[in-house]
Amino acid sequence: MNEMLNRQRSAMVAIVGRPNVGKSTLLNRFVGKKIAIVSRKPQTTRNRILGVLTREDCQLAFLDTPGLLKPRNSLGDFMVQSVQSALDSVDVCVLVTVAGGEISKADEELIRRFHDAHLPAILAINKIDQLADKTQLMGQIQAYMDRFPFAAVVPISARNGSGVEDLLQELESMAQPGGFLFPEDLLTDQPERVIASEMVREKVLRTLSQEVPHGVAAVTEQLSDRGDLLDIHVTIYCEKASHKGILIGKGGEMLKRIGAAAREDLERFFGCQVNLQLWVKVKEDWRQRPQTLQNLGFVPDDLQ
Ligand SMILES: Nc1nc2c(ncn2[C@@H]2O[C@H](COP(=O)(O)OP(=O)(O)OP(=O)(O)O)[C@@H](O)[C@H]2O)c(=O)[nH]1
Ligand SMILES: [Mg+2]
Repeated sequence: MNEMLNRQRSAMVAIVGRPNVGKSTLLNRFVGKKIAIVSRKPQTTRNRILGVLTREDCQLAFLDTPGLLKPRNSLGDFMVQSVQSALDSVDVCVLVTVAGGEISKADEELIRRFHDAHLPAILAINKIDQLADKTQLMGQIQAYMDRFPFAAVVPISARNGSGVEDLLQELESMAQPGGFLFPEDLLTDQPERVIASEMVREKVLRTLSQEVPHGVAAVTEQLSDRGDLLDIHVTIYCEKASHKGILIGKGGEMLKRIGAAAREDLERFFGCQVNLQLWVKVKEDWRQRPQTLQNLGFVPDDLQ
């Protein structure tokens, strides 16, 4: 037994950075399955998401986090707290930034926290597939290294996978002996109900423009198995009656589009046919109300 614990190594890794840099895309790439939703809109991720990768004697447990921004409501406070609680529970951080970009305020703030907590960190420079002139990377790397002694700097594309294996190897080299943290076959701690409602929210983010999606929450009311068919019922909450009208669309057109796209993803995830039913309800100003947030499932995590 002791010999096994000595051989098995693990590390808890927080994936942090400003909104929209590709943290969730990277988490999905690390674990090889879509467990976190992704969209072009900033502030897609709202809570921390655990994803686990176990390869031979090494286990990496990743915490994807919301992009760090100044909070503007109770939901924002919750998101900032979930970044802090991730930083408090990990051995190493991956700071994700975009190739060719400047050091953002969020990066500065996160680097300050690495310093304060004596946390080792790796810099992942993402979206290199979009960077025509790779020589720009040298200046960017130097600017970050001037601020923090990153254990490694790895240019990657979370979207097409390039550099991701190098990043994994850097992280594996930082894992410590003492056994695994989670069962070997665990992929995520996201319950199936949360995966289902998040897939619906992703389609809302991808289908609708600016104002509506940020005020949307989704909750799975029912998830039941009929053998080779899953019945999933999800309620979409929005903040205004006018938003409800937009979400449903003319003759239910918009809701149908959202449902069809979500069902496709859910069938891929669950590996079976899905009967998805969607409802839309108004919950005014839910993002401002701590109690409503709790009712909608925004509860602080209990990893510690
Ligand atoms: N070109 C390119 N786009 C990428 C890459 N990685 C992510 N993206 C895109 O960047 C956008 C944001 O990706 P997310 O993974 O949702 O970013 P995030 O950092 O998790 O964002 P928040 O959850 O809002 O903080 C999406 O449109 C992704 O498809 C990449 O390597 N290359
Ligand atoms: Mg995200």
